[in-house]
Amino acid sequence: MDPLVITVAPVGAEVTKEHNPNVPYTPEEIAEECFRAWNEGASLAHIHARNPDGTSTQDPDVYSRIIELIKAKTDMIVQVSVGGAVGMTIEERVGPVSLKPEMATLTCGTCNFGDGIFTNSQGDIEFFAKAMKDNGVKPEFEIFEVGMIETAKKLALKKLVDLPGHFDFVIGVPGAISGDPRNLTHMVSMIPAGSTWTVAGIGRHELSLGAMATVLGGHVRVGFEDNIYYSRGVKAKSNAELVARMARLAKELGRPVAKPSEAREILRLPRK
Ligand code: KMH
Ligand code: ZN
Repeated sequence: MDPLVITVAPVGAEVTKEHNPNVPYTPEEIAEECFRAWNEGASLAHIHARNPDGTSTQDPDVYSRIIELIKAKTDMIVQVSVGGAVGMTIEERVGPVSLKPEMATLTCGTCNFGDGIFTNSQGDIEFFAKAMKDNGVKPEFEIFEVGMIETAKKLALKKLVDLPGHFDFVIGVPGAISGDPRNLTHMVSMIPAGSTWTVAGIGRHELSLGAMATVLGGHVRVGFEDNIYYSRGVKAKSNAELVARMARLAKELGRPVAKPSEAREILRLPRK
């Protein structure tokens, strides 16, 4: 089995300091969280950007500063969010792809997202896929519902993406697929042979589905974007604390944790 690639998602677009005071907002805070997470075994950073007041932004200048700070202190793979926040335009969302990061997220369909609707029409998805292709950015297919896997396959038929690819199963978002473990095994069974996959379990599902992915040969995402708790009723002190637990668990289960150079090989990214 390949070493475990741990992704840290330190901030997301929705969670605030009111939810957990340790949520980072500024580029300096976000990069510091990534640095600490890297020290504990995270090899990939899934990045969202914030304005100083904590609201979500897709401004390439803010992303550029975050990436610069992460690269100054780590060799992590940086993956920008193209999901942004519910309600953003596609032109806003695609902004950070122009920075030519190593990876970006490509959500393959529309779903309810709490009280909102996370809209990704076929036209929107093709627009994002083309932008990634034009900028040499590897997509991570964000899969919130099982049918989204079929859309990724359709994109490959249209030569907008390459398959096998890398999939991230986001499981447990209210309004989308639930955290039942059977959903993870079904999704894994539906992706093209030779693809790699990560699970991002939301809330309490982060730990249980992460453990499952570690055993099944997948990879894991943890962090405040998906979960602000360390355990029931106990808020996590940092993203690093969540990464450290996952790394510890992997070691106990006999699965080594990937360094960024190994993660690049596993995810078939160009060497740095
Ligand atoms: N904030 C969510 C609506 C992504 O990063 O690509 C979408 C999201 C997915 O977070
Ligand atoms: Zn995200």
